[in-house]
Amino acid sequence: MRRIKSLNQKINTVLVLLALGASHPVLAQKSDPNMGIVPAPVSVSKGKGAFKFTPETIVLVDSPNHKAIKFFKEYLRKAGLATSVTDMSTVDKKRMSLTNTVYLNMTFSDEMRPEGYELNIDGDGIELRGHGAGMFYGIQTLIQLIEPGSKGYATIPCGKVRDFPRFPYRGMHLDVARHFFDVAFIKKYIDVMAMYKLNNFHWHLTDDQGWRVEIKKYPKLTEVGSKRAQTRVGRESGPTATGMFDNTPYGGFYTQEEVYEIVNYAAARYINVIPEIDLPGHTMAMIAAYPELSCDKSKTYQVGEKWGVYDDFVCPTEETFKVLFEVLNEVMDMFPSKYIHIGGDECSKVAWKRSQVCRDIIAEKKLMNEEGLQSYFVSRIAKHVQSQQRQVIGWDEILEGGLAEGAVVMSWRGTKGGIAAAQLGHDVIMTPGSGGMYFDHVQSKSPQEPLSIGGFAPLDKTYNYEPVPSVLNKAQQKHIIGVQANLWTEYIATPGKVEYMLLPRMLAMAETGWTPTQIRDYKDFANDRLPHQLALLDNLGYNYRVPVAIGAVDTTMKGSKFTVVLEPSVEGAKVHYTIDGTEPSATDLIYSAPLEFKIPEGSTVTLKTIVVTPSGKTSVSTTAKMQN
Ligand code: TNX
Repeated sequence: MRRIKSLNQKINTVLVLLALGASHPVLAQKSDPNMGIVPAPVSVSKGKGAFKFTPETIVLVDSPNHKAIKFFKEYLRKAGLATSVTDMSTVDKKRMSLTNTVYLNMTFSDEMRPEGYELNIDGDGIELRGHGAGMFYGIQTLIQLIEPGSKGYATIPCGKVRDFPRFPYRGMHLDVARHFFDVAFIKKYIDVMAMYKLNNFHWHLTDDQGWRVEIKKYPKLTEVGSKRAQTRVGRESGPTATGMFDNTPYGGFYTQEEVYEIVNYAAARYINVIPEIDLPGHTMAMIAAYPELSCDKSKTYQVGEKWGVYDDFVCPTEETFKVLFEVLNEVMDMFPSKYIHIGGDECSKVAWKRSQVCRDIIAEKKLMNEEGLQSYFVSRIAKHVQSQQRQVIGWDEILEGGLAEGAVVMSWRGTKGGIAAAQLGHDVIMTPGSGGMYFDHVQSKSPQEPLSIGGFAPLDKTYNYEPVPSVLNKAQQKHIIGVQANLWTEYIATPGKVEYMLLPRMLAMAETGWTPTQIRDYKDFANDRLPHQLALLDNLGYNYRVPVAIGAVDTTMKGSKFTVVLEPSVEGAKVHYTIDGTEPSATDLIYSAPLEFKIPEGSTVTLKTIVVTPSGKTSVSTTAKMQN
């Protein structure tokens, strides 16, 4: 009797409850209102059945030479679907039947929101309407819905999608200064941005540790500034810092020709490329190449080998301004972007405080102090950029000592800077480290995560970030033009690790930038749509962080009876587990049905799980201790 009572009392439902949101894969698909699409569209109505794409399917277009259509043609070619695309103007409209047709319509007259599209799929055919970027985004949605069959065949589930973005600016940043990534990889990065409807690539091209863009008038910027003698090994600071260097020369830069190639490649995918020339701090590489631009010309400077903030950087003299204006002119020639990023972050002011030249400038220009000098510096640079009909973007430090007119602020040190700038009537891009927008931050607390700068930005934190601060009034809120995530690469030396840190968090950020707040739902995103997207990314050859199994927990639970319901976090992947406390691997037991545990009194069963994808990617392990 006593036994039974204690059993009843101790039946533990924690895991079962946790697993309730994670139903069986097939059910999950059915319960997802968004047809699996990421970012979730504004409105979706799911239909019955599917359109069958066959070798006889006619792809009809009214603007055959438009770049969005060219992109789709290239997709079809690679996917082995539809050998030809028919130009609308060549068909007899009276005799035309719209069965078994995919019609990409850019010449309709309906009103549509900027970058918006409408996609209608039924058993007879597909019609996609949209102008320019809208057509391109509709194509991205359509591609996500295509389930490939045997060669020449595919199915596309029926439904109607009406869609447009929440914010005009949806950005992804990449630091190529701390570590360099080649043109092929930059294109791959742009490809995955385009899949998820991001439209601005913020290219962090210069920093203390490397100058990565060819400037013809100042060749030493790359001859000297793109190379460092060695690189820090392990962490820069903290208890695990090694204090060591790798003793290996490192370098790399993009020629102007390569820059044009990237800019055009991105433009074909409706992505604007914003170059960042980080000024006045983070310029060790520049003064290593041209010491005459520093405040102490008697010193020799080296391209940075360690991470962090340096004492030395450019001196705000007329000579420096002349060089910087010419550098920026070449940059503006290469990049058609209306936005030019001029940095402004983490200027230590140490070199300026030591410098008589700076004291003289402060006196001459009647500035308050070194902060005033930074503000003076930024506004001179901003004026120059604006004189060429461009807008400047700067990190939120550009607010200090007065914001240059017309400057756009990137709020990275939390949201304070963004709020202040919006209140002053400036446009703002939200990218706060505290909001999960720093993709160099670690994705879980597991010791199995790779070396990183620290911080903590798990997927749900990134997903749940709300970019529009409620303290702003309606008019001020309009100045929040979008969101961006930043990927700094001090601790990220390889493309595989860039992808690991980028994915899947970039998909969460893309949804924040695109999807109306009322529709955003982390569970639907992570449990019902992400597994399919990750399988797609796997097929395309991307690395990503495999989320732990849906329903798996890291905790200790008391009870005598447990039912554990799990689901792989990636479509087609398997959950492997152990119950003896050892680390699971791909040769351990495979989860196939709910696990029932009866825990004898006085004992503990340790359930450890991992997810392994068909391509061999593995999640970190989870550990659930069940104690009675
Ligand atoms: C701060 S964010 C920096 C970068 C570092 C980053 C590391 C910003 C504008 N400056 O120089 O790489 O932190 O998370």
